[in-house]
Amino acid sequence: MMTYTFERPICYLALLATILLTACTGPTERELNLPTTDLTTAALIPLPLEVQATNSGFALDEYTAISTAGAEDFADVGTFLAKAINNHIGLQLSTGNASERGALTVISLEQTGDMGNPEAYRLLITEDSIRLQAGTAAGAFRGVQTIRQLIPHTSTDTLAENPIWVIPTGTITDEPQYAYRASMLDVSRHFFGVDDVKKYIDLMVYYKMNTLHLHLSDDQGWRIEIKSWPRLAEVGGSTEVDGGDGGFYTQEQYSEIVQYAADHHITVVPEIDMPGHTNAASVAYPFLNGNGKKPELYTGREVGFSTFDTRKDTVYAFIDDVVREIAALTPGPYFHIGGDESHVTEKPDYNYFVERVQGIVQKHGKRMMGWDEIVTADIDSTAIAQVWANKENGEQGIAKGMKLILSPADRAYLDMKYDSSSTYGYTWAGLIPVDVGYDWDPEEYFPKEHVLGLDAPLWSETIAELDELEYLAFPRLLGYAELGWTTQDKRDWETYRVRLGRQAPFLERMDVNYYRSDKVDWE
Ligand code: TNX
Repeated sequence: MMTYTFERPICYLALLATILLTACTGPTERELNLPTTDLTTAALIPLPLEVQATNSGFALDEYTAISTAGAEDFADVGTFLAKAINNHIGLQLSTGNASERGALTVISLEQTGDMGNPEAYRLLITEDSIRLQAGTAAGAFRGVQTIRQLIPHTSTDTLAENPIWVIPTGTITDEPQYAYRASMLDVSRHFFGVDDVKKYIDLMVYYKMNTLHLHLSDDQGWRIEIKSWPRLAEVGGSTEVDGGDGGFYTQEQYSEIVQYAADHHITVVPEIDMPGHTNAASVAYPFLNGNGKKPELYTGREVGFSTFDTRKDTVYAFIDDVVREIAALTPGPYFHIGGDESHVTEKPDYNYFVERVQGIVQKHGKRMMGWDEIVTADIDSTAIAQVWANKENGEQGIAKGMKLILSPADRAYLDMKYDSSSTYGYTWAGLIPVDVGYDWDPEEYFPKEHVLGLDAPLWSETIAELDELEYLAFPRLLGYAELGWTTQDKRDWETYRVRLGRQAPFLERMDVNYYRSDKVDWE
C-alpha cells in the first residue's frame, strides 16, 4: 500500500488557520467555505447502487496524479479522465505511475478480479486518495464518469494559494440494472454529421449509457455508403425531410463514429430498416421495390407506403451485400433490421422476409434486432425485439424465448413534445414532460429477466439542426440513462429533479441547448 503525506507548507498554514477559525466560529467546513461534503447528497445521475458517506473531503488540485500502475488495461481510461478533468476545471494531471512523480494525492485506477457485472466498479474516496476499482476497462470507464460528476464546478476558496476542488469522501459500490442502455438517432429523416454524433456520444457517456443505435435508412434517406451498391448513398442519400441536402456517411466516416464510440465504451447498433421504410433504397435500385409503383425521392413525413419485393432472390442477394459490408465495419454483436410499419407488405411475405433476413444477419456473425413487429415471423430465440408500440408483440417474443428492448413510445420517445407549446416534436404518442419521461417502472411492462434494456429513440422528422436535436433529447435523455442503470427502489422524481437541476452547469459547459423545464429548479 502506498501512503501519501501532505508536505506542502500551505497545508500547515491551512491547518493553523482552520484551528484558529474553528476556535472562534465553529465547524471547520464553514470557515473554509467548503461546500457540503456529504457523498450521499451528490448530484449523481444515474444514482449508484450503494453510497456511504464518511463526511470529509478529498482535495483535487494540481498536486493530484492519476495512477494506472499495475492496471495497464486501464491506461486509456486514465488518459480519458485526465482529459475530462482538464476540460472541466483546467488542471493538467499526470497519468501513469503516480508514485514516481511525488504526487500528494492520487486517483488510482485498480484492476480487480471479476466483479460479476462487466460494468461494475467501486470507488473508495478518502482524504488523500480516490481508488477506483473495476474488473474491466468498461467498468473503470463508468466509474470515471462518477468521479467527473463528483468534481464541483467551481473551486473551493481555501487559504491555499492553489485552487482545490473538494470531492466528498466515502464509498460507492455500483453496477447497472440493465446491460443495454441506448439512445437511437434517426439520421435518415434529417442527416446529422460525424461531429454531431460524436457530441451526442460525449453526452451519453457522462450518464453511463452504453449503446448508440443509428437509424441509417428510411423512406426519406439512405445514409451509409455501400461499396457494392453505390447509388444507395449517392441517390438515396441526396435529400431529406422537407427537401434539404441530406447526406451520408462514407464507410470511413462510419468507422470513425464506431471507433469514437468504442473508445468511449459505447456499442454502435446499425439499423437498416426493411422491408418497409425502403423508398430511398428503391429509388436508387428500382428492382428492390415491391409496391408496384415507380419510386421517387420522398421528402414528406408520412410513411408506411414502401416495401421491398420479398419474393425476389435478387433482393436477398442485395441485402446480403449490405449486411456484409456494414457488419464488417461494426464490431458490436447486433444488426437491427427495422421491420416496423410495413403496411403494404402482405403478412406472409413479411414473415418470410424476416426469417430469411435473420439467416443473412447470422451468416455475417450478428444477432438480429428488430422493432416489435418481427415477432410474428418464425425466428429463433437469439433475435431481439424492440417494443415500441405493441405489448402483445413483446409477450409473443418472450414466448419465443427472445429478449426485449423497451422503447414504449408514450414514455421513451425523445421526439414527443414536452408540452403543447413545444416547437419541435410530435404528439401522436402523447406529450412527454420531463417527469413523465422519467417516472415509470420498466418492470411494469415485462419481467426483468426478459429485458436486455432500454432505448430512447430520437426520430428526426421535426428537427434539422443539432440545437433542435438537443432541445428534444435534453434533459430527457438523462432520465432514460437513470432508468437503465438505477434500480426502481432507488428512483423517485422528487430526488431526481434536484439532481437534474444540478446538471445545468455541465450541460451549459457542453453548450447543450437543453429544454429548461419549469418542473426543475435549474442551478
Ligand atoms: C414511428 S417507432 C416510427 C418512425 C417514426 C416515428 C415518429 C417506429 C418503429 N416507427 O418511423 O419516425 O414513429 O415518432
